[in-house]
Amino acid sequence: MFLWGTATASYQIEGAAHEDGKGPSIWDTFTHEPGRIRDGHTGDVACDHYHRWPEDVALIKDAGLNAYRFSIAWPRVLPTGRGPVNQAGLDFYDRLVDALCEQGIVPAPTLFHWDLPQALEEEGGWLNRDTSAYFADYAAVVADRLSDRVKMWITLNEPFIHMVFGYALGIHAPGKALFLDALPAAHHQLLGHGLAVQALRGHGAEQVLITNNCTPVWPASGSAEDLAAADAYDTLHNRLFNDPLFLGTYPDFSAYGMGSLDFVRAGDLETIAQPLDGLGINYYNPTRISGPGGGAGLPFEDAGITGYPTTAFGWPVVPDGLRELLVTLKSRYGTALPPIYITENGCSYDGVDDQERITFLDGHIAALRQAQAEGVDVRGYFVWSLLDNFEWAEGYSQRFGLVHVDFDTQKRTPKASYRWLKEFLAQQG
Ligand code: GBH
Repeated sequence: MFLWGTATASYQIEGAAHEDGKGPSIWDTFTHEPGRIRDGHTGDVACDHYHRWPEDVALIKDAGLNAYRFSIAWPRVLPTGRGPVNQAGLDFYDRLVDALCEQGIVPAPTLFHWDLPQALEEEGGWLNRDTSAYFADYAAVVADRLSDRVKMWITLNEPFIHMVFGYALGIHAPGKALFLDALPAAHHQLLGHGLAVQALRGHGAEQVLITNNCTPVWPASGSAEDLAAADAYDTLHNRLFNDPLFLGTYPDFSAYGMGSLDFVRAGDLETIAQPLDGLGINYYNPTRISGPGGGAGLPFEDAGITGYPTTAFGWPVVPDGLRELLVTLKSRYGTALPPIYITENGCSYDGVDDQERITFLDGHIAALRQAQAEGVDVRGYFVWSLLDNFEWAEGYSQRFGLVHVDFDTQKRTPKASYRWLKEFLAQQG
């Protein structure tokens, strides 16, 4: 069964930041620091999904979707990241999973969508190797409770973005600007993934995936400098997170002066390269790269893409980039590549008569079909997102939902794209 779903994340929709024993996460801390988030917005209330989830499950059902990707807030389950389990936090996800199963919707939870327990941040967060083991312990606790009904699990969401925005540039929590010294945060997330795969399988999980956001990398020109820069960027963005999963090695950074990987210990790569049942891919747009302009000392620079329509966020709309990305992954990893699930694809536009979102989704689904025709095994497509929600550093200013949310009244209003998707799914049968 092909999965047609929609996706959300805990901090972006739940609210109830301090209810029923939940501990603080790094996002609770970060959003309350002045100047971090546009207009000073926080996720304290967000879409109030913690209380309104029955209405949201009904929206998923009524659209005719057969899968729902959500994330579990680690600090709801383990308020200090490790140690005592907060049963009330687990109860919330238990009720949600029951409701999804009753409606015939496949639950696909992600264990980490960036809301690390603050207590673990105080011990170094993902720069601390111990966080990897705590993550696996948390995975076991959740799987113990839910794996009788949850068959499909996703360990991490976008470890690349968490490393770059959270630890290298400091525009996301935990707000560290370490540049290339952020690399241990990549390794410890991947190590945590590998340990969590073992823990999940040991506690009843049938299917385990990871979600990486990948981008086709376009050199700005055919010059040797631009080609080398594009290769360096591809190595950092795509290969750093996929090679260890499917080749069991890290790419070689030495040619780019991008720092050593001396925090990698014997046996780590074997742990990371656990066989997976699928690869989740989040696709938004390609990236065009030129040689370094002397900025942050990096061996590349984002040259920007022109000549395509853009979303309200300013991101270029390039549906064929999805086909290009999938075909590239297949040729790079061959038979080592597991089945692919598009775990996020979507766009920011204002308004409820969102014809641009319809064009966007229609184009990307066609590109997915084309990739399948070219031999890529794609088994699911999840629209980001069900609801307009807390868009990280942009607060509530960017709206990605199929359903409009009025953040004063919490009224949900399905957009034109929701009705289009419903009609599309009905025709699929
Ligand atoms: C995802 O990250 C997240 O998983 C999700 O939580 C989030 O809400 C959603 O996407 C929307 O942002 O400047 O043109 O080069 C996506 C990561 C990073 C993808 C920035 C697009 C730059 C576009 N994104 N990237 S561009």
